[in-house]
Amino acid sequence: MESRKKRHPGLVLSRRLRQTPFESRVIEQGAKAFTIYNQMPLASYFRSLKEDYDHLCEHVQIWDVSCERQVEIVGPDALALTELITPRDISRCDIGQCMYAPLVDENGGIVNDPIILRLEQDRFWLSIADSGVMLWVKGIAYGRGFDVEVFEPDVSPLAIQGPRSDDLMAELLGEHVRDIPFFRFIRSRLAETSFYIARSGWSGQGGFEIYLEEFSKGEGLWDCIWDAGQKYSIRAGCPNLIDRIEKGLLSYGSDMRLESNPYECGLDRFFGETKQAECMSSDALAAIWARGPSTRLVCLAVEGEPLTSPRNTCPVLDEAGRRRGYVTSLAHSTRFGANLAIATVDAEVSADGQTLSVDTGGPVLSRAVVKSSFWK
Ligand code: THG
Repeated sequence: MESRKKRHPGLVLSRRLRQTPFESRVIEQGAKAFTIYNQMPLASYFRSLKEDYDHLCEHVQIWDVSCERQVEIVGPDALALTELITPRDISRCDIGQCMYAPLVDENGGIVNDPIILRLEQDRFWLSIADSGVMLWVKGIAYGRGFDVEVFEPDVSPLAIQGPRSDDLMAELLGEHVRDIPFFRFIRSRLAETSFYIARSGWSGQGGFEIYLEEFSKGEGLWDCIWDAGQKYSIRAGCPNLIDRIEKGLLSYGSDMRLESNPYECGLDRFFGETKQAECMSSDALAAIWARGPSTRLVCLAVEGEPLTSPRNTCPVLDEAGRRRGYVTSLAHSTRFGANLAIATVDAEVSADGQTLSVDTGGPVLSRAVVKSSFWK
């Protein structure tokens, strides 16, 4: 019988899909598929997930992550506004420091999970995941009468990731870049453009992120890093599904949404400290904490044939066959010798070692075990 499932016909790239300064190079290097993130293209893989992963773990890659847009908050009330929208204590963020900080609404729902960079005393960048942060923050600033400007500057992050990142960037920018601590940034210069460079990036393999501020300098900057990277076997790459599930890096829109709260996602570990300033979600978060989160985001080791992330979520069942949650991300890890899933499950069945099963759409259920300890 002919399958009724037709292949997706593809997307039209209209003017609403914004271009990145590095796009020509990403296509030239053979990106095989793209996703859309903040109305910008983001490559999904180049050779295969596994080949890209193996290369990332051993060498160095250059990633066009321009889609991690910046929302700038600048002005006398910049700190007060930034403090209001996240439960993290931003007053402790030094100039030159990054903080991973969930943005939370008045009900405790996660609006986004940016990296916040403090550029100056009264100037921040929120380096955002895929949701409309700028309008949310502009609305709050206006509604509260804050003395700030909120806008999206022309800034495009370019990530250099993998174990040879330090050697490559030290050669290009000087030995001092080796000393940049995790989640700190400095000002540097290359290929006729100056930029902030941070030790950060959405991989478990370490590296840097350059925040390009001049769109027109993108190709020159890429080419300069590309040429110097040849002796380190550099390749173009992109956030890798296998690597980020192994590391437990969550993806907004897939693993958490506005309906999720930071406790069920384990993001409360980033705001344990007591903060002095007012946060708009303090009451809602205290109420969720008092009740205890009803679900938990866990890592599942799933038996069976290698699997990859479906667009639709797979149901997660308990030993009695009752539906207990669903898979939000999935990939096969050779390092752990199993399919690894990120899944939302009922809190009662979320402890490490708990046996569950996953309905991947095949004829039989796949046995799964909670292994959130993989993330520690
Ligand atoms: N880099 C930049 N902007 C970004 C991302 C990035 N914006 C979107 C998205 N990624 C935001 N999400 C994350 C999630 C996790 C981390 C960074 C951005 C991360 N987490 C580390 C961890 O969980 O181990 C460390 C966090 C910490 O210790 O503070 O790095 O990648 N520019």
